[in-house]
Amino acid sequence: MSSQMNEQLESIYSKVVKRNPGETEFHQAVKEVLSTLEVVLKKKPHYIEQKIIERMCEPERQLIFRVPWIDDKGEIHVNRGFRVQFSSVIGPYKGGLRFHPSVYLGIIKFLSFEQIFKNALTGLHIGGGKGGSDFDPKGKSDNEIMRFCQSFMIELYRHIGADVDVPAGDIGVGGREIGYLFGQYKRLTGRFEPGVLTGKGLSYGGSLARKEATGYGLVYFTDIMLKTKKESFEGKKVIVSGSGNVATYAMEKVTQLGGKVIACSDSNGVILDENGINLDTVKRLKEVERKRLKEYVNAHSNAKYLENGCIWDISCDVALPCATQNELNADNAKILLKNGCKCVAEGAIMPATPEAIETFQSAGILYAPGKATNAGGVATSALEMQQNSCRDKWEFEYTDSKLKNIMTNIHQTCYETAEEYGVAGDYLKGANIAGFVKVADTMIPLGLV
Ligand code: NDP
Ligand code: 2IT
Repeated sequence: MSSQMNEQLESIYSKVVKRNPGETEFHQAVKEVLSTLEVVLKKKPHYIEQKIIERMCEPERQLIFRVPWIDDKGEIHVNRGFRVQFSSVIGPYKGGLRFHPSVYLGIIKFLSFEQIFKNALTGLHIGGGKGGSDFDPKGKSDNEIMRFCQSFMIELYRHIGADVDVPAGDIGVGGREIGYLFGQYKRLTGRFEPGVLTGKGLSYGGSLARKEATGYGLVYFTDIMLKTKKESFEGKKVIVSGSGNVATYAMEKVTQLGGKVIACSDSNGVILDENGINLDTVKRLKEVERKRLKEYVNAHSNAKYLENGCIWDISCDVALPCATQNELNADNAKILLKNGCKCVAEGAIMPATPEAIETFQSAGILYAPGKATNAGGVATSALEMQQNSCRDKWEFEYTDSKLKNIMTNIHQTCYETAEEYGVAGDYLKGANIAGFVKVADTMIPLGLV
């Protein structure tokens, strides 16, 4: 990223690092936001006196708890659960739960911090929060997943609520897990309170289009961004990392818009299918059978499976990183550029390292950060909350059109904010500044919060 921090910002940042030792992903996320704020402080010096940035970098509340559970053989396991309730300035804490062995406080804190600005960009009344566990769902039976979710909720239930904190899915948490969590919440409280979780099944208060929303939203945003350069997805070669919820529905929307997705991945390898990735196969393998992606070649003999391959080595016009943080580094970025990639938009949270972002931006290609481009998921979660509040159920097309509108507005906000602050075309600064200013300007009238 081209901009550096001035002395004031440097000093705030070093206090954050000192206060949160070892939490490298959190440091990275804070640095990324703070690096874009110098121009804001020039325009709004009262933020300094009000200690807005210091307040925004300290979570309102951080919960860490024990999650004991018993596997199918009767052995006891102990995992660690987290919920970081970062900011409730513009609405109840809102953000997903991640179940992945790499989870520790630094990951949840970084995700929760990002969520504040992302949620602000949606224009809806949702604050920032995130949670999860170092539990590894891979290879676990349905019963093991259920027992883990039940144990997780035995602690979490007292901290959440439709107007307090509303968790949803993230890596390793999808419809199945939300179902078990909701069932346990209902037993513990004796209340059928659908607004307490989003990403629910359709039969108990879920919203049509929530499952598709993050991937679709990413592609709606990217399509608008391409149009600013008089381009579109039509005929473009696209690669999408990951093969989970976000990746699958990003691939679906790209295909609907005339693009050709030739590769996707999981943490073991890459599938390259020059005929275009077959989504029925991906959905069957990942959503129904819960198998590894390498099985794809059993159904498509023309496709190649590259064990431990790097998806960024594949030549493309558009790259959509949809797996996890720091999955795309500067070397990957250089190869993408060399192979002709003209547009990178993030479905995952913080997938490109700062050096990769710098590489894209100095080459002048289109680059948009996750807090703008993947906001469609949480925005549609807020639409689910709206439906729950009025006990309503909207049509798919209606919800999808609202999602499209929201993504159009986010694009416009980022684009115009970048222009306003003299960095036209810089979606990273546009997103960070717009999200930050919205929260900051709401904090002040609320008093010292
Ligand atoms: P899923 O669990 O459905 O899928 C995750 C995918 O990413 C899998 O293909 C997984 O492969 C891969 N992956 C995960 N961790 C790693 C890793 N350490 N290294 C390599 N590959 C990895 O998650 P989602 O699709 O929901 O989430 C993907 C990204 O999108 C995350 O960054 C998430 O925070 C973000 N996001 C999700 C939203 C949502 O609504 N779900 C909303 C906004 C952002 P494997 O199976 O091998 O682990
Ligand atoms: O990162 C995210 O925005 C999500 N994982 C979805 C959060 C939500 O509340 O739907």
